[in-house]
Amino acid sequence: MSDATSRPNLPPLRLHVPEPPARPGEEANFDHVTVPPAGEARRPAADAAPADFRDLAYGLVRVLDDDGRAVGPWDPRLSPDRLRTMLRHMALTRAFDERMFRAQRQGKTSFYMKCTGEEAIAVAQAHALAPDDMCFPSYRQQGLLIARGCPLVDMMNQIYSNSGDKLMGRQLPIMYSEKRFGFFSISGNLATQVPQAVGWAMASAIKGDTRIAAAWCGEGSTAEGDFHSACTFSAVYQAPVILNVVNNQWAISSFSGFAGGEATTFAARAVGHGIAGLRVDGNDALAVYAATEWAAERARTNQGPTLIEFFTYRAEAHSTSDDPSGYRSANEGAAWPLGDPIARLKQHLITTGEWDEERHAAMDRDCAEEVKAAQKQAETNGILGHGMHQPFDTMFEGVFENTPAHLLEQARQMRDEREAAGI
Ligand SMILES: Cc1ncc(C[n+]2csc(CCOP(=O)(O)OP(=O)(O)O)c2C)c(N)n1
Ligand SMILES: [Mg+2]
Repeated sequence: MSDATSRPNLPPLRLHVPEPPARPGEEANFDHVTVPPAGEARRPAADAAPADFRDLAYGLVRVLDDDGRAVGPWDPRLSPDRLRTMLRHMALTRAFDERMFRAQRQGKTSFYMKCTGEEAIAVAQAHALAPDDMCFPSYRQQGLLIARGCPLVDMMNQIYSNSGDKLMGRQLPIMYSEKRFGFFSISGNLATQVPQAVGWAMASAIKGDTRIAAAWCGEGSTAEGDFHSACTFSAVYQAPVILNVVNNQWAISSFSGFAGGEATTFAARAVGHGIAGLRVDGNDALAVYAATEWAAERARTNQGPTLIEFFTYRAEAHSTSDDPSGYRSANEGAAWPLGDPIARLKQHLITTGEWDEERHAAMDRDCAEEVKAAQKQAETNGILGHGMHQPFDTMFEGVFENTPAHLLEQARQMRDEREAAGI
């Protein structure tokens, strides 16, 4: 029996529990999603006040139309060489993912996460940012490292936690840390990188530096308190930062409705904070580039932060530990209206006479070869299951400047026990 107060003239209170439009066994469609024509969104001046373009937080900035033509005021007018390099970096990211996914299935590493369908975001953003701008990524922006020229072997050594792993096996596979490439250590604790990026950007301004920061988190992660306090700090101090929300519509098995996606857009989080907000077609490399270039210009000229929602679709499983057939409709990916980012950039280059099928096939073969050669080299440093790749003692190092007494004691105990066991 409930002890609720009885007021027979009022309906009982109830909660709304979001439910995705389609579950396994049901036909998915995207009728609930509005896709405005490419070229329609206006492009405000980079120094415009956020209140003057609130509508852009509810629309969708798109440059590539259905025929692969670049249209409208957001066309970044990039050179064909730049576009071909972006295409290659996206293809290389996909080839890398494919190979490392297979390595996990072969038992060579314990874990892997692909970014299939989301390659345009990290890659085009890396091209639009300055090489020394500081990135605070989530685990799905491997394209940043690839576009910034991080050796694939170094990434693979980390994935294999082998003797070549600079992080000495202390991070989960794919949680890279690459100071050389302005890539902050990935943390498994969702959204912690967002306030860190804002803090870094504030420090850059306090020091009178010219470098800006950028953070990436998934739409699910925006439900964390960290995301909101980061927005407040960035708005209050007009920090030189770009806050990227990658809305791939799923947070493992939770659809975006559980993070607030039914009520409004994720870009609209900016409106409540008085931050510049943009909602962008995340599968359109030109729109991604243009929005990032615009936001970077704002940050670099002390116009403050920009929050960009990239609308995309997680084309594959969350990670190697996930099976989406248990929670989402099998045809959802095929029904998704914004297509594949690599296919769209390829079509654009072909439409403009700058590319063809033969060159594309050759590029794919090249990327596969490059990844394969890097894998061969990385595996000479060891793979999972082939013994210990780091000396045991190192597990006590690298956290404290002076190792505290209780850890020294534990290290001694470990050595004694291993000696006694004859290991
Ligand atoms: C604070 C915290 N809560 C929960 C998790 C478990 N977890 C890892 S990834 C993930 C989903 C995140 O989804 P989203 O932010 O949309 O990013 P996506 O994986 O889609 O790129 C969850 C719940 C975690 N790592 N940290
Ligand atoms: Mg997500």
